[in-house]
Amino acid sequence: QRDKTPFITFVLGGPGSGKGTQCMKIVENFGFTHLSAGDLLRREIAANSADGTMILNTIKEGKIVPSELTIRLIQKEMESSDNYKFLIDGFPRSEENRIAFEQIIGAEPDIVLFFDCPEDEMVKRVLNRNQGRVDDNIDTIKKRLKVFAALNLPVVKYYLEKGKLYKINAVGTVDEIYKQVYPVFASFNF
Ligand code: UP5
Ligand code: MG
Repeated sequence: QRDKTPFITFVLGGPGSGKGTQCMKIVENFGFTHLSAGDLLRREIAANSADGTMILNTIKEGKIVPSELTIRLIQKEMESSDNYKFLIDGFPRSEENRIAFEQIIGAEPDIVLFFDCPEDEMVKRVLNRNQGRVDDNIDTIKKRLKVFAALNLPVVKYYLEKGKLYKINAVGTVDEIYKQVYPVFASFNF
């Protein structure tokens, strides 16, 4: 498996748009390895790594961690995996992230999923989550939404213009949304 050319999917969408929830279902059905950039960064905080404090402060402000750091974490996971199918969830969050990934990894995504969700719905979901995330408070959510609109939407536009974007209407039940996601992957012969 690991000799195969990687199949890379970027999973984009605002805070609480349902990226992680839908990724779990894609993993079950299509055998992908799920790499949530946010989860990898939170793992560094929990492990008290050298960059932990900086990452924590960045996440509390809803800002973006330096590209090289996030990409190093993603690269480590990809290289140590036996799989060749990857869901990279919540990355790239900016054009700078995107270009750095292309340069360091030397690859582009095969496809990009974009979970399109209205802001009020995203706010509701994040505030209901209750998993103790330091960024799940109204002040930080507002900052995350601003950063998303200013820096992440240009990345979405870039992949739309490249013909790689699959836009998913992220309003509805988890199953209703997955009904749009499933055919995207079912159309590939991995
Ligand atoms: N839920 C899910 N689907 C639902 C549905 N259809 N109907 C009703 N409820 C639904 O879902 C969020 C909540 O909604 C959950 O409680 C779920 O049960 C419910 P989830 O699937 O977790 O949504 P997701 O899009 O994954 O939301 P998340 O909050 O994880 O998105 P963010 O992009 O904000 O968070 P992430 O972890 O990716 O990043 C956090 C921070 O890390 C960033 O703000 C940034 O500071 C930093 N970061 C970087 O600096 N660089 C990176 O590359 C990545 C992150
Ligand atoms: Mg998530």
